Amino acid sequence: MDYRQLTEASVADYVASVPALAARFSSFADIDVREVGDGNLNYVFIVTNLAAPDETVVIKQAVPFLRIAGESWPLGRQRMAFETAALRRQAELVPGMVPSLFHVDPEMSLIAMQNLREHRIVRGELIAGRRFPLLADHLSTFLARTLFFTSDLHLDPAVKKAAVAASVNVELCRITEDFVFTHPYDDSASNAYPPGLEQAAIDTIQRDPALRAAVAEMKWLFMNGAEALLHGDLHTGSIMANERETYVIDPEFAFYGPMGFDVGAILANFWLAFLAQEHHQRAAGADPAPFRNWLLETAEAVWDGFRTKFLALWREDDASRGGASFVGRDLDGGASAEAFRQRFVTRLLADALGFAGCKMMRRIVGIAKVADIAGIADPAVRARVEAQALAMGRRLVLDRHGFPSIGRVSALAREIGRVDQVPA
Ligand code: SR1
Ligand code: MG
Repeated sequence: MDYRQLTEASVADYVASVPALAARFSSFADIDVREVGDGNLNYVFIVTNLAAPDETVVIKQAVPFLRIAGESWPLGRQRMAFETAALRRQAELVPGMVPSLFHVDPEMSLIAMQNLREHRIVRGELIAGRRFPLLADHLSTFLARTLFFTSDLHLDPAVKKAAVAASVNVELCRITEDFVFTHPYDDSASNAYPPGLEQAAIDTIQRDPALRAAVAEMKWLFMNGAEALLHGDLHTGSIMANERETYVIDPEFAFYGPMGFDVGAILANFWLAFLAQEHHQRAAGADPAPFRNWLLETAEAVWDGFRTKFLALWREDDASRGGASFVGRDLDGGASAEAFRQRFVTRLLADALGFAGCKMMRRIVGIAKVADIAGIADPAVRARVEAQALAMGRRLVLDRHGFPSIGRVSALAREIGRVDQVPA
């Protein structure tokens, strides 16, 4: 079928025309279609038989432009192929943590998948103050398994190089290179922020050579550190959860990149939520401290859980090879292998913090916002939270090698996120 952009009016006919999808519905007499995409790139439709609500699918289609910018900004539809490949690989590595694919239509740049009706987008739930008791455990598992098993620590080098070659996601990486690592710091015309954010705060990331050089180091690592198959855009809007389960969605930015990029993306979003919750909790008439503490504890548990699980997978994997590891045959009772592992995860934390800092700053100055902060109606309060996010992001990038533990980052967040704090 030739490509055509679907609309709410045409999706039901498409579903009915595809046998694998039509078979999921007992009738099309009472079909409801809603476009629910809140991302910046694609269109997402939920298709439900109102007479039998269990009969439901999600249709996600790439359009040949960047949705947030409009048709004047062309963007190739190949991103759906990268998303499809990533979903398939992740389904093998973390079963039950990504939506099931029901149908793939490369010509239409479209996938049909499981409707996660019992789960909610985590970002919106966090804004509302909802806690997810298993979220950190699930996310740390997702990170540990997807990053370890797609890396040279596990794969045969030839297999890994072929996987790198198959995941060269030029256009979407370019978006990240521009909108995460370049435009926020070079006073780009694409930047967008409310007038309440003072120029002095913006100057701390645009007029400081040390900060811009440090961001350039992170950009270099993003572009050249092909360590593992990344999700590539792992913010809290890419996670759906409930009390029992967690699903990671939307891997169209998937590519082989530095492991710390995915880890840092998740951490950054918990820290942005922490800064914003001073406002949201008070607006709801609550003491902000308990929920803010939970957010920091969750970020700590994501890192600590990831580190523990990643190292355990690595040790088990090496043991299954009779002790041979990335450092070679075992000549020292495993000492060199363990020393390498410890150095590896220490370096990974620094990378994650540097990437988290870039991710925090881009959400304040760049075109793509987070609702946690953009949804703060009071301009003065929003500007204070934005300045705090810039200050924290800046410190994370500049000092990324200086945090001995994730707990020290929580201390930084508490210091910068004080309601009376004027960020330096
Ligand atoms: C133009 S920036 C679009 C952003 O939306 C996606 O979610 C990615 O974060 C990307 O940077
Ligand atoms: Mg997305």
